[in-house]
Amino acid sequence: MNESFPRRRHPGISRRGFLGLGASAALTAPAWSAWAADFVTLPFANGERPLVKYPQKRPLIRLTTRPPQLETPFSVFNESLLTPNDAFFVRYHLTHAPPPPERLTPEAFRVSVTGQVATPLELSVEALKTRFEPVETVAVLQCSGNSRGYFQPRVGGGQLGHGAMGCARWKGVRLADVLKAAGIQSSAKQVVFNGLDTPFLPATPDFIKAIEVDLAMTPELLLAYEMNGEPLPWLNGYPLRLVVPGYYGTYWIKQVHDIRVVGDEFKGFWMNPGYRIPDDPCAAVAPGTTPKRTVPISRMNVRSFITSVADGAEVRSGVPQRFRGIAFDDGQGICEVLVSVDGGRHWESATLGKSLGKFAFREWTLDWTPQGLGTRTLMARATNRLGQSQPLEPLWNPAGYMRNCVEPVTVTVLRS
Ligand SMILES: Nc1nc2c(c(=O)[nH]1)N[C@H]1C(S)=C(S)[C@@H](COP(=O)(O)O)O[C@H]1N2
Ligand SMILES: [Mo]
Repeated sequence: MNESFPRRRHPGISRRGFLGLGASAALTAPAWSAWAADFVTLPFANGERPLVKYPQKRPLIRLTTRPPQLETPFSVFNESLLTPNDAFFVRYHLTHAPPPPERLTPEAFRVSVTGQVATPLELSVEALKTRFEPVETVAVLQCSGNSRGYFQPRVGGGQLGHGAMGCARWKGVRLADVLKAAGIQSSAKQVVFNGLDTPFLPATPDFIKAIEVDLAMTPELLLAYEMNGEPLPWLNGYPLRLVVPGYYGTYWIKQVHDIRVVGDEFKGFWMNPGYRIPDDPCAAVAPGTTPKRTVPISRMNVRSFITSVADGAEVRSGVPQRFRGIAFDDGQGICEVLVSVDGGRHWESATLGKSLGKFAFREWTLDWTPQGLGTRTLMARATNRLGQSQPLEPLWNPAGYMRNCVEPVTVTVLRS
């Protein structure tokens, strides 16, 4: 909370919320009209954000209202490895998102599988549950632009802190099983996914994403109807979403109702020019420059965070501390987290917690008894089984994607 940020209505933000759709707006009006009781300040310029309550959510850091973009307060990541549903971040691109609840009832909602298949399908969630084997996976969902607000030079797009990520237990059916049941043809090249959200202006391209058939047929991808043992929250895709473990959130289509198998490369706006990274192993270019060639963003890189102390925290000299944090990657598996308490001069191996699965947040802990007085810069740096790690200096690209550098936390050691 930032005392210097005035507690008043944010100028230019409608109290109606983003729906504005007659009956459904009336249905949800009380929740939408809840106003910000508090504000937080993310540690970069123009980082003041209201904490706002949305349906099925605790107060979250609001980036935009239309469409809803909510960030998880970072302290949540220290409370549990599975991010609670009511604290899970929300990201939509289109103004009418998600569709009103009456379009999402079990009677109304269907997902279709069409295109290069022998038997087109139209399935309710109930049909998915009864016809296909249920599977569960614990996986991190992270937005490509998570931490974008920290980029220097600044880049356009949502100025996010580190809260556009979360880890949940997803339950659903294998996408591959559904595609097989439809009789996916050998000419198939990509599978294209559309959700029920729609643009306000016809000129705005619909949010549609495509993945290669080889990826679609891997057993890890799910059409999920549950998150942490409950139906998906409305804002996280109720009643059905795609889960693409290891891949950035942009592919995890919510309210997915239209699955199309195509024989060539899908060329929608959100595949090109949207969501592309420099065609370079580090997805980076010299700050302020434009990449010559780009490719669609795909797998997540290695990240780790210190969660138990915030930047600016105070600790007592001579008093033992147990630091903890999280690490994750795209499913290779985290094998080491090194921690420094002296700004990167010396590094110590942290203790890894039990694995919840290769796509999950992995807990790490380290005991430290601060000595002396003054400021200390703490750092965590994870490495996965392929030897991939985190750069000490940030890498830059024009869209502000894939930030994964070591994020230092400075604490002050006080006399005990
Ligand atoms: N239908 C739909 N699905 C979507 C999006 C969207 O705008 N519409 N945004 C994607 C992006 S970019 C991200 S990061 C994730 C965020 O998922 P969450 O809102 O459940 O956290 O949803 C993805 N799925
Ligand atoms: Mo995203």
